[in-house]
Amino acid sequence: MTDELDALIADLRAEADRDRPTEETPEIGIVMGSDSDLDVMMGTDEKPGAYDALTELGFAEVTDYDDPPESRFTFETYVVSAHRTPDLMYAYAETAADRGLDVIIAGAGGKSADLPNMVASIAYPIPVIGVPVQEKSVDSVIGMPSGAPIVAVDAGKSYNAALSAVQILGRTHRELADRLVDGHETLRESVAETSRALHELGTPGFRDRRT
Ligand code: AIR
Repeated sequence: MTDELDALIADLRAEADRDRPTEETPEIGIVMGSDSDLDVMMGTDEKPGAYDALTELGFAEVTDYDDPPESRFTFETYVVSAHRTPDLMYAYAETAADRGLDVIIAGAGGKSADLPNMVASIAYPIPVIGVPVQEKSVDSVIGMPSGAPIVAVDAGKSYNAALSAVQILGRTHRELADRLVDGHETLRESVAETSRALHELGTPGFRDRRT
């Protein structure tokens, strides 16, 4: 084992042994198989992802467990490869509950996208929302045997994965459910605004406005 990998696994296990108040630990864990998954998992200007959904809902990213953000609701982010670092995957998923996580979003790409389903098995009963990073990863993410469940979104839909994670948390945190409902109202309003603009500007005018 490399020193860096050793240290990361030891840090996760040490964090699991700490007894922090639940308000100071991240509710959501995000893991991805490679940093090449980052744009799909966390989002870009063109296509928002889990990072955008969570920050819009008032979550902040934890980068130092000893110095958590002020925000009441937080998430953490790691690269964990099921095939290159199965020991890290095991440590991550095995310590998830003791580190205070309530739900995990796990994404992987390629045809052997095994991180989401393996994390779901190891971290059970913590719910895991799988994100196939590409179309070709869908079967691998969702193909679980009976008794070993995973929740999953369509390829690339990490934004929805984050909303689903907050829906789960919203059952115990009323303010999160309220924020989801507010966000949904904003979405409904934007469809209505778009519809009126298309109707009143006509197709060429609407296209002009978009460019
Ligand atoms: N992957 C990484 N470890 C195991 C798997 N299945 C996936 C990553 C990424 C793809 O392999 O999730 O989508 C390619 O990774 P990379 O690092 O070669 O770009």
